[in-house]
Amino acid sequence: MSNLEQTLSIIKPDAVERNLENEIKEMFKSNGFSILNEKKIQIEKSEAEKFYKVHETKPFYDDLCGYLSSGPIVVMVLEKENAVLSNRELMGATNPEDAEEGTIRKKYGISIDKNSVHGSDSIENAKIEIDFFFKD
Ligand code: IDP
Ligand code: MG
Repeated sequence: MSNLEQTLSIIKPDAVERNLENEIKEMFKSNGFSILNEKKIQIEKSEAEKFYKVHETKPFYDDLCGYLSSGPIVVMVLEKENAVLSNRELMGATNPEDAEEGTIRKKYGISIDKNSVHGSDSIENAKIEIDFFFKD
């Protein structure tokens, strides 16, 4: 049975800064994802605070929002069968030190905060996050 889903991916400032945009997109494509929509933008800290609102009580929230708004990012809508889970698997663990071989974060992540990519964690949040960046 087909279960085509969409998820939101972000190539974070540390990866854009190191010119990894095309390599990371190739990893998505070679793993069966279609990039339906994409844009390179820089967001305001206030927008990052909205995007990461779920983390507002965490001690790292302020740094996280400062970081996501610190430089250009690439936001993408990815489509694939079971895209949400499949993207989480391809990204690897939040801390690159814990990420499996072959994952994006293992390959490119520098640290838990500079971990190169964001991916939606549920179908519901994928819809919210896609709307956040692409609803006009
Ligand atoms: P995820 O990106 O793997 O979904 P989340 O728990 O949703 O991880 O956290 C969002 C982002 O916040 C992470 O990607 C990471 O950059 C940052 N973060 C998470 N936990 C920590 C921490 O303990 N210290 C610093 N930054 C963190
Ligand atoms: Mg998350």
